[in-house]
Amino acid sequence: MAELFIGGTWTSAREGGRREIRCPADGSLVAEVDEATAVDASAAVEAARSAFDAGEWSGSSSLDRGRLLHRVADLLERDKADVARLESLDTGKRFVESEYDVDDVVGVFRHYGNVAAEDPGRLVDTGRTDVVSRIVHEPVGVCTLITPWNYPLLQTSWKVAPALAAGNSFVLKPSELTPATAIHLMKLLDEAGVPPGVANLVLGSGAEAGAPLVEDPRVDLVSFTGGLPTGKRIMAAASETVKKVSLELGGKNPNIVFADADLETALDFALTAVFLHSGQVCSAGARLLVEESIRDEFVDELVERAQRIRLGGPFDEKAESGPLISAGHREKVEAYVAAGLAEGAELRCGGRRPEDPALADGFYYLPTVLDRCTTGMSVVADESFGPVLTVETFTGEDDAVRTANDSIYGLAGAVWTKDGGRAERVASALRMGTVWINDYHPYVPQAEWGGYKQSGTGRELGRAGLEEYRETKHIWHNVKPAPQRWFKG
Ligand code: TXE
Repeated sequence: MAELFIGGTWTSAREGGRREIRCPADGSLVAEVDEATAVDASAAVEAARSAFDAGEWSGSSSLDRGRLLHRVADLLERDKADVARLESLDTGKRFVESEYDVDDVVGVFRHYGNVAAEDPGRLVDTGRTDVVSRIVHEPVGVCTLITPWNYPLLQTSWKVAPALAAGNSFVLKPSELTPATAIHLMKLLDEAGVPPGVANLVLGSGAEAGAPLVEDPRVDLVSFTGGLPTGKRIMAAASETVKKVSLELGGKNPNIVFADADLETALDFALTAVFLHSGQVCSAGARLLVEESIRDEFVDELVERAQRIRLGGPFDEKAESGPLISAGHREKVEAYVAAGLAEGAELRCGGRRPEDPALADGFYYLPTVLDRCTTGMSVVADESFGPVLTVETFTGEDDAVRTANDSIYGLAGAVWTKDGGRAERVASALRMGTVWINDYHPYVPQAEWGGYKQSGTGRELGRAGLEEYRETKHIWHNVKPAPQRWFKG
């Protein structure tokens, strides 16, 4: 009954109602949680601001902060099974995938535990012996962290771990659809010894709880992962008080297969690229670009394999893929497929809900392949965020690059070829934040993640992921001050 965490205390929403959280795999009731409104958001920002200004955390040593992040990682390892279960119930994703996610979250906390004390600043050679000039890094201040429902805890860790490593206070608002693991994380941060007010949690909808956290003038930075329309709104709202903004807004990512690729491996990865987590992945390889000369054999085999993917709930050990997050989201995916067909795409498989009565209560949608697509179709251009693969063809390197780059997005892409020179040429020509060569999907916390173009601003993970949460200050110390006599009077 008290799922908001404000100023180190579990508390109830002052005005809002309650929200039922239901598992997308079967509609079962998972939990009921409080819905915050602007009044709770304001209290959380106040708590974060006071904690930051008091300096217990913001002024602590980065070594101590790093040690605490490792403690959080230890606690997550201890609670791994429980956390994975919560994540699967909220998202409907397979339990084993949630376990991988928790492993990744642990890795993110350990990474920022390791780098918290790195790069403390530098001395600047001013050419003057009477001056000590140095660059130091400081925390930005109070951060609003807004996360989506597809990788709830993982996306949260990409923000919370560097924010803490840099010494900030934050208010986290997870997706209203998937709050469970954020609640658990707050318990672990508290147990690990994060001082009261440094880490705050507000649950609720984007409009009621999220928007006030973006608009509040006491907030210094907003980090958001979610959809493009919401990202634009957040950027506009944050501009009123010129907050720092970091946005990860998804993508429509090309997976480019040349005829000289290892086709068996490329096929295997083409499936994972798009159908992992039912396509609800910002970097999903939802656009297959295949060289014209191998199109028929490649797509025929891909369709065969896509039809064999087994759908099922989080704890069905035979299931290979789960449901979509909500009824509304499934309708959005269905509308994109319908639009693609109306625009001339050819349906090769899927394109409908499964008939298995055992899946009738979940938001399932069959793995879908749309052939003979072109870049202008909305199902190709927009992020449908479902298990929908569109197939386009190209002839030669230039055509592949031109087609791949013909998008408002620029998050990620892949190129499959045995020609090393071509792989490097294509990788450097793609306007994307991540390019995989002969692989798809891997990421590591040591490497930056983020998008070109409308996929977002800023970077998460890597060193840049820490820089997002730091201010840079130049301190000029004149150690032999003396009158300058610029003005003679
Ligand atoms: O996202 P929203 P939705 C894409 C994907 C999906 C689409 C819509 O294409 O179909 O976005 O999904 C909070 N001020 N991605 O509607 O609205 C909201 O409460 C402040 C890609 O779920 O972007 C939630 O916490 N906050 C993506 C978060 O924003 C607001 C992952 C994301 O919700 C707000 C998920 C407001 N005005 C969806 N409005 C990726 N990049 O990986 C909403 N929110």
